[in-house]
Amino acid sequence: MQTPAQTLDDFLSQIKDLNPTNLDLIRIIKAISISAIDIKEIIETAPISNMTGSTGKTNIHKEEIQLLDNSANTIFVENLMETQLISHIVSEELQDPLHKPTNSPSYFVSIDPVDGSSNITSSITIGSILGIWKLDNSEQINDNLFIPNSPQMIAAIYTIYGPSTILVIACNSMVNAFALNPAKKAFIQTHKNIKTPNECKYYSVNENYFLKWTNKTQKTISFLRDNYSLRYVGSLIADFHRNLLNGGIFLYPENKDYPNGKLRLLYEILPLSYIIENAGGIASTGKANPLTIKPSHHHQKTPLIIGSKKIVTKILSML
Ligand code: AHM
Ligand code: MG
Repeated sequence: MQTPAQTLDDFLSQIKDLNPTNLDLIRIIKAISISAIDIKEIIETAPISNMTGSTGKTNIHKEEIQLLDNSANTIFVENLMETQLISHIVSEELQDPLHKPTNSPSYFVSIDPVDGSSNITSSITIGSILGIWKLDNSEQINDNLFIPNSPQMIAAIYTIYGPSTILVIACNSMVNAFALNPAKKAFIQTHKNIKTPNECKYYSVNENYFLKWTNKTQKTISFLRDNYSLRYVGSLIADFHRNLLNGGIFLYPENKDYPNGKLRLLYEILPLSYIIENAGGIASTGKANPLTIKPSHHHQKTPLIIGSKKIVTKILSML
């Protein structure tokens, strides 16, 4: 008889005893997985419920806030705060960090509620990205910026709302992936302990910026173009997920329009850097491992080069 597939709940009960923090982490992961199901349902019916438009407002990055960005942000914040474990939240859609005192220990969560939101109206794959840090009792939070001084990143998660709803979790030095069974509202494990292929199959970059890149960046992208297939969705999370599973490199270098790149350190780059490292790949800003950077602002941007070890190492040697 075939053994039933492992559910997210099975997986969470297996990791329960691996680490003392895991009991809290499990509650946080559950809050995120419930949020993902709610958000997926809103996205599915967005074109017929007038949810594909803009709020008419712009965020801190001067990008239009879509109705879905707003709803997804509210869903994550409410579900996470309900755990009473989270003292700080930074979100792409909130100008200022949220702060709520909790009983210790407490956690800091960064959120990109809907990554790739410019793709919403075209029904192209989008997702959510979250980073989770543990603050120890003595942790001093920078009063102005609400950035932990010496945070310990304990997990990173992303979801994909596409042909399937996918949940990828990096914690306890493993990366595991789950797909939603919508009939049962249950996530079923599809990949265990993902290791990204060492060989590069795809490169992902917006080549429209070619003339705005530095000469060195132009040369490295020309090298990629001559040797690999280009794939670029324009939703970071979709590009990242494809490259994670197939082997590849994603780049968002600095350019004349975006001197620090476009991607945000706390809620895009750090979670994905944590995931790629746990999957045996590499992330870099071009100068440093993002995981070693002490953030100076909660909406800070930095360039990103991320993916399979061999190709990222080669590209870094060319820059
Ligand atoms: P968003 O989180 O507001 O959607 O912005 C980030 C997105 C990434 O998903 C994607 O990689 C990038 O912006 C695309 O930017 P560009 O259009 O400059 O290539
Ligand atoms: Mg994003």
